[in-house]
Amino acid sequence: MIWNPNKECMSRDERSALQGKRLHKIVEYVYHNVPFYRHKLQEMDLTPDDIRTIDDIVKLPFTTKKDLRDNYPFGLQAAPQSEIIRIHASSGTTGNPTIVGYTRKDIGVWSECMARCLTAYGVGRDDIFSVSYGYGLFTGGLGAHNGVEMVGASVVPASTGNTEKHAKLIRDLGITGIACTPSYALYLAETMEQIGITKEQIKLRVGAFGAEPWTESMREEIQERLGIKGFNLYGLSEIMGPSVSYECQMQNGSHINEDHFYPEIINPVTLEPLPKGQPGELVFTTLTKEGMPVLRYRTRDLCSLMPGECGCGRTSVRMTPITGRSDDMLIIRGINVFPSQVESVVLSMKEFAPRYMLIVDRINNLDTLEVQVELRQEYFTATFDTPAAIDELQKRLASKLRSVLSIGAKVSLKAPNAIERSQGKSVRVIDKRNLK
Ligand code: DLL
Repeated sequence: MIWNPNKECMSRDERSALQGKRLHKIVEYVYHNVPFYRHKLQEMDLTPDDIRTIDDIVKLPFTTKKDLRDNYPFGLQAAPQSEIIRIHASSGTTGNPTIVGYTRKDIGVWSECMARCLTAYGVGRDDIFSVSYGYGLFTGGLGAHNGVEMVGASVVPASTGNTEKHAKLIRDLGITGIACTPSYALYLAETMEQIGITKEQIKLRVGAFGAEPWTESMREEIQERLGIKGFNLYGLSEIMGPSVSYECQMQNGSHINEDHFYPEIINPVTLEPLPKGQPGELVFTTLTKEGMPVLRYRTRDLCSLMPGECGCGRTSVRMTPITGRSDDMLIIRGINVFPSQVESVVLSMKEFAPRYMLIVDRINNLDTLEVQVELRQEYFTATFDTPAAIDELQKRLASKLRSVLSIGAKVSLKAPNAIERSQGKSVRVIDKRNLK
């Protein structure tokens, strides 16, 4: 089934013409409503009239997460506050989160895009669907929720946590679909096994998995242990949230909702656009967004756009799975974590030397984060024999980290010079998860 054949199956030429028209309109809109973009375009000697077709997009400036951070909180918002009906946030590299405001029309477009994804997965009105992404500032929960309601399935807003109770609900309500991170799906499978719920007792058949990278072997394991078919769901808050792209029944790449989010692949070093099929950094321009439109937003996600047609009938371009990032962002239990956030906490406490290491692992299908930090010599000498002081310091650091990162970390305090020095570029992260 296809939710919106008019848009998902339109001819390439027709879609290009629509994209060109929308691009001109959005450039005009930001030129008049966002001083940041007006100045950038003026600096480049561009006016909205220079942007007429979708191919003109290469003339436009890029937008980065730093631009969003520098204009915190509402500097890139194009619509007046009275038109904004929802605000989400995602973690920034340091300090300020990225704030994204949505108008009523934006929420409508988002729900429609999410409905397209769910329909492609085979979800319909008769399904009972659990949304197990976090609800809150993160876009996963509410984003998926609106789409399930639009499709007309019964939504169970389970969110994350309380996994045993959730497992019982899946069995007792006959829940048929679930949206969550792939690692949570594995954790759920394990919890079910522990409490004696077998896959024969449940009716789950579809999973919408995303918010973090996952592999074919994870897909096979989830499918086998839960008895379901798992589909990729991709997105990012700066562009919309979940539903930027989705797998269809062919499961050969994820279709981009490109009438709303125009993709390009660039070389992350030279910033040159790359031809279809070549791997590079994914860049998106929002073509219809009112709240916070972005021009050529550098996602830092690495992948390629796939040439050729898909057997499902959709004509929208597909992207390959994300193979990595062109920055150092980690995704731990579905939460974006930048090493620089840890650094800012460590530097804010006088007891620590600016030497730290993040050790990420996956134990029993759950991501773990350990932060090792070196004590300064003076502090180490003064507290060496006082376990109570060390314990207090450890707790204080753990609590500061939790409030900045939104996830818990195990803190290990180290003696001065205990963290290995690297010869070249300093290594701040050891990721022991095998995600490739
Ligand atoms: O993770 C939105 C989302 C929620 C997508 C639920 C899918 C499902 P952010 O928190 O802004 O938004 O994080 C965006 O997560 O740039 C990718 O690096 C990564 N990511 C998201 N989906 C996938 C996926 C949400 N399917 C960042 N595969 C993105 C690989 C993904 N990475």
